[in-house]
Amino acid sequence: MAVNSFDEECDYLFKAVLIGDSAVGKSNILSRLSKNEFHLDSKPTIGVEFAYKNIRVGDKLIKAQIWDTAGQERFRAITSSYYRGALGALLVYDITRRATFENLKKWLYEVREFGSSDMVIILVGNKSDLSNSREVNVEDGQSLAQLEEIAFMEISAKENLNVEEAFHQMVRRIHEINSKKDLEMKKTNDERAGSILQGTKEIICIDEVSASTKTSHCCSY
Ligand SMILES: Nc1nc2c(ncn2[C@@H]2O[C@H](COP(=O)(O)OP(=O)(O)OP(=O)(O)O)[C@@H](O)[C@H]2O)c(=O)[nH]1
Ligand SMILES: [Mg+2]
Repeated sequence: MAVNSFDEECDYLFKAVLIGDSAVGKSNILSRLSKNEFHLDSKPTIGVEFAYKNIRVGDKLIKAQIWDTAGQERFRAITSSYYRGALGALLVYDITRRATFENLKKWLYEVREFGSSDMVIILVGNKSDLSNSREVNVEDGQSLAQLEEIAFMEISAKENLNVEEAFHQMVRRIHEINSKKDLEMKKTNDERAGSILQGTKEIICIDEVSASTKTSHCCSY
């Protein structure tokens, strides 16, 4: 279910970005995800746009803020701020244009330069509905993904094929990584609290402030 505001309660909020050459279909992937819409006549993006998408993972409601920018260099907003705080990226190429696949090296360099080191990247070959005009084989996508140790999927924003699946894969992986981090942090805190208790033989009471944080509605990873 797509939402465009913060009205709905959620357990986690995170930022993800769409990247790739101009006209590979980034904006249509976003409109498919957030509004279930596709536009054959979409214009190149200028600057930055974003939309929200909610997804349930287990018993948690996760809200993703998905950013979309211009593939064309001259229309792009400042690169470092685009990537700042992003936990996931859909790296998109067009299976009917080889050049967009060759340029992935440049995008991967950029995402690793400006993005966080544990950002979840999903490689996405868009326009799978145009397989008659294919210039990039599925195997090429798979090999690159294997080499770069990222997940891979071919999708079609037009036919709504695998768009949700690619997004879900990214969200699930982000959630996994962050749940693990949370757990490790809790363990370290528990161990610290344990050693304090042992050393001083004090009893620590949990106050109301920490109890109230548990009931807050929306929090970022
Ligand atoms: N056949 C087909 N066409 C698509 C698909 N996705 C996008 N397109 C078309 O590809 C063109 C470019 O799509 P956009 O979504 O505007 O591309 P973009 O990556 O956002 O481009 P920039 O904003 O310039 O970076 C449009 O004419 C879309 O209709 C798809 O899955 N199949
Ligand atoms: Mg666009």
